[in-house]
Amino acid sequence: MLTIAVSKGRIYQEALPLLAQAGIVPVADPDSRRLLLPTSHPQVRLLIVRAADVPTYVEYGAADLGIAGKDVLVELGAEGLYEPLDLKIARCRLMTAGPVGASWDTRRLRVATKYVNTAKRYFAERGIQAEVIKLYGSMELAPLVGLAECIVDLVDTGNTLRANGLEPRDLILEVSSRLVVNKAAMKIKHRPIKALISDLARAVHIKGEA
Ligand code: PRT
Ligand code: MG
Repeated sequence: MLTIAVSKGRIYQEALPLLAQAGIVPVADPDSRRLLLPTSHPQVRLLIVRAADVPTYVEYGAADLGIAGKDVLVELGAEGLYEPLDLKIARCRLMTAGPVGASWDTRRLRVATKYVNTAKRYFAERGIQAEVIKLYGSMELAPLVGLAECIVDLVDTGNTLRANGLEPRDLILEVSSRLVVNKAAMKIKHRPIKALISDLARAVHIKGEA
């Protein structure tokens, strides 16, 4: 049996066609509230977990494989995992952003973000003393109400920033979803996992050609 951890929402939606190419079609929708989904493939089931929890399930072997955003992997420093394949889905950019036209006092910069570790490292590498404030969502609000001068958040179209009078500044990380694999499972279930990786790699390639 192979168990794959995936978050519902955009990653799930974009992973579906790739999984289908590998002969894996869930028998139910995650919106059915079921969190353990059998699939058309008798040997494969999906675990529906929070995006930030995918690496944890895989690291502890509760799932053999997972699909996680590079943003999440970098933030958690998920080093106990193999990352054999870029699925090239759910793409976006992790960026700094602030009020349109505003200049930042980099001697006393307050940054609001969900990505505390990544943000701290980013500013430290640039010699900027930043006070990083952890938020769990709605980061765009922070600069509008004086909680922080800037934010670090994911940007796709930029519409969310624009709607709140903010603009993207510097690119921190190009993000896409990655296939991750538990290290012990890679040894013990080598054949089915290798087969799945190559099926998914082919699906990614075909999609890229289209
Ligand atoms: O929602 P939940 O609390 O369960 O978890 P989550 O918000 O982490 O899950 P989800 O499904 O929203 O995102 C999971 C993963 O999708 C992220 O970890 C990224 O790897 C990837 N991804 C790709 C994105 C985006 N694009 C994205 N645009 N995740 C979030 N966004 C958000 C962004 O945070 C901002 O609020 O969309 C908004 C920006 O979009 P634009 O188009 O307005 O710029
Ligand atoms: Mg979300």
